[in-house]
Amino acid sequence: MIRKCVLIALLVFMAVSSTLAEDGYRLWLRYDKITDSGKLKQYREYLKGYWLTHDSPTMQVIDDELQMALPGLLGSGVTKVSSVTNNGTLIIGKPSHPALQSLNLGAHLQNAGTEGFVITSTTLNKKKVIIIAANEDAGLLYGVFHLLKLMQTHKDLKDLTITSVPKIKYRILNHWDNLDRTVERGYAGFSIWDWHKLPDYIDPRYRDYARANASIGINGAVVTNVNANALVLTPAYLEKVAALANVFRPYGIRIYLTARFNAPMEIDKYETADPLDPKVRKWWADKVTEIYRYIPDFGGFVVKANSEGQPGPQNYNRTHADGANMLAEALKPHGGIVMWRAFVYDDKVPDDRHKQAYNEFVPHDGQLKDNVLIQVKNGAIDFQPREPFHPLFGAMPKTPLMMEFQITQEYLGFATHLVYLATLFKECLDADTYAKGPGSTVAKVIDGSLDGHSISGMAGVANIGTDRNWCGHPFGQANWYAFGRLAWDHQLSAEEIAEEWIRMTFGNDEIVISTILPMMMVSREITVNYMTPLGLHHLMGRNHHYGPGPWVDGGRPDWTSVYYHRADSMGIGFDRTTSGSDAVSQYFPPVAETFNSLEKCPEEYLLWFHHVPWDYKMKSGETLWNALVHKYYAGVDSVRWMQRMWNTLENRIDPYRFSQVKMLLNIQEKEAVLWRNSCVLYFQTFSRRPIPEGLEKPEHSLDYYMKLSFPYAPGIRPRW
Ligand code: GCW
Repeated sequence: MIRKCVLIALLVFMAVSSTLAEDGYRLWLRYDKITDSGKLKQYREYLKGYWLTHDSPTMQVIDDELQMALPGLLGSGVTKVSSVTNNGTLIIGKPSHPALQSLNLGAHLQNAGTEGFVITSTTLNKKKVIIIAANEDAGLLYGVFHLLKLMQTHKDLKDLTITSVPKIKYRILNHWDNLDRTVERGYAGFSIWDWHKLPDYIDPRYRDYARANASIGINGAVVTNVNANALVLTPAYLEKVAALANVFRPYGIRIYLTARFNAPMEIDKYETADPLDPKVRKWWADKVTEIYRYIPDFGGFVVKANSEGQPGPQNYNRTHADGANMLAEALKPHGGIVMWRAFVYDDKVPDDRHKQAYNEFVPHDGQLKDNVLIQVKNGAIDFQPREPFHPLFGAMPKTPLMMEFQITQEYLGFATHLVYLATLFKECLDADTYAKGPGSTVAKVIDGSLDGHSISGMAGVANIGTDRNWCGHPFGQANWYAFGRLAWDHQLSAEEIAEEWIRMTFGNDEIVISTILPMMMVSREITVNYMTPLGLHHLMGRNHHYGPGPWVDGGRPDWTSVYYHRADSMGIGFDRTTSGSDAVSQYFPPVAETFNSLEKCPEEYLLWFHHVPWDYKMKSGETLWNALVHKYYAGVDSVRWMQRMWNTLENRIDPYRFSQVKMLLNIQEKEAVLWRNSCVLYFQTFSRRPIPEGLEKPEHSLDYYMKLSFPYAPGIRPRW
């Protein structure tokens, strides 16, 4: 009887622990046993032991990861050796090590910098070995995670000759995390930074956060909100930040902070924060020196200034350049950088919001210190489901412009919609600005190659919180993953990144991959269709931005919806052509001409740049009205298609995550219907045209949808 109870208890424990293991916490770093017997045999043959040729905190981290990964992947232990004893040794070291010198790997690493790596399978002393080599330990760590990824995705380890060097220098997550642990536009719980318990309590999660980021090459974390709180710059918080920095350092991750521009006034009661005031400049120089005493490898500051109520140099009749350069001067001796955000707009400026950042920043081209990057959102309005690339890209050749993408889905369904954002990121990165003729892509602007800048950056507003699966939606992890992979190499395709992620996250079952991959690849277009098709934008609910609000009007025009869609009895859309706001003229000629022409403008941007009559004939031959309605209905139908696809995987995905995604897709379908019905019925009050035959009629009246209210929708900025 006792034996039976023990057996049952064991089985229950195993079932629970495997389920817990699949609650998404492991992200893509799931080192389960290789299911392909042929590959498992090869890996076991190639990886009998591993040799770390030197010691350091990062090498210790590598040792820990291998100890975690190899037994799991291979189903058997792997011994740590101190020389090449037999076939199947993995050697991790620098090319200058005596044992590796004969291979002349340094030649491959000449342009690899401190983060690049090579992986080669070769023979050494007549023994078959795999070597991971790099100029610095960070490169070795990235190389180890790359090798583990190859195994997790069942790649062949025979004849490896890999050289990988990041295309972008600063690859950073921006956490819009507040010190009270709320997360602005965060939909995955609270901030993972437990400020109250830091510095003495180091949550294991900080290490897992660092592992996850290092595995995708992210080397920077801004741990505070750009709507900044000066408190984080005081000693009580700097020692907390230092504790995080100590955890991140071996993983090659530097910490950055958001600098509240009037901190001298808020912390030390200065009369002014004028960047040209010598006392203020000294305050920042002293503050930065103090920060470096706590964090010797502090990365620098991100600044949101004179935007949405944040203080900045303009409060003192100074310019963005004055403000950025003051901070840059303070940081320069310590090797720190300033990432100054170009997200500025003001309803008192009588001009199209779309044009204001360009007009404010282009005049400063060439005025900024060499450790200043201007951080530019992918589009000129605000992280919409689709935006044409920001006209600033290519317009400031003397200034390193860095990208700011949004990983958290503020305008793309929060953490309830499955939306794979790599297609959005790539659409922007691959866009041709024509700044220096054809091929002047946004990617080449931000990696510095178009204008010869030595510093470059890409930032992503994080979607991370205290939820067990980190991102709220299991598929939100794919967006964190894709951001990191594209920041390392913007030439990767959205598809290959998605396939990597699926294999590492859900396994190598080809049916699972061939079902999920197409879902991910069309998911962003699906969301565009049921939210803001054909170039519509900024139609969300006011403040919380949850759900549809095409009717939002009143208050600041640029915070309403009617300001953007301009629907009337004649038609719909924002005229940004030369006869409208003339925003098109901020683009380089070939682009401006295309966007300016009603016929040539790509239909996905049509209502972004044009006010179009309801009966305008689209390329499909349909009227604009019918095309718009069909887009909204196609969006909902496609969500239902995703539901059907996902449900076919019931016996191929672990029950816990299968049911999570199934429930979230059900919510997504409801919310897609809400968006479709609200927008179609609202725009119909202007077009006065019928919903085309054969389409299901909206379940409720427009009045019903307009009366819906969501006072506690998540992620809203706290009123402090
Ligand atoms: O998208 C808007 C958000 C704000 C955010 C702002 C910004 C941090 O609604 O919550 O503030 O952009 O990018 O600064």
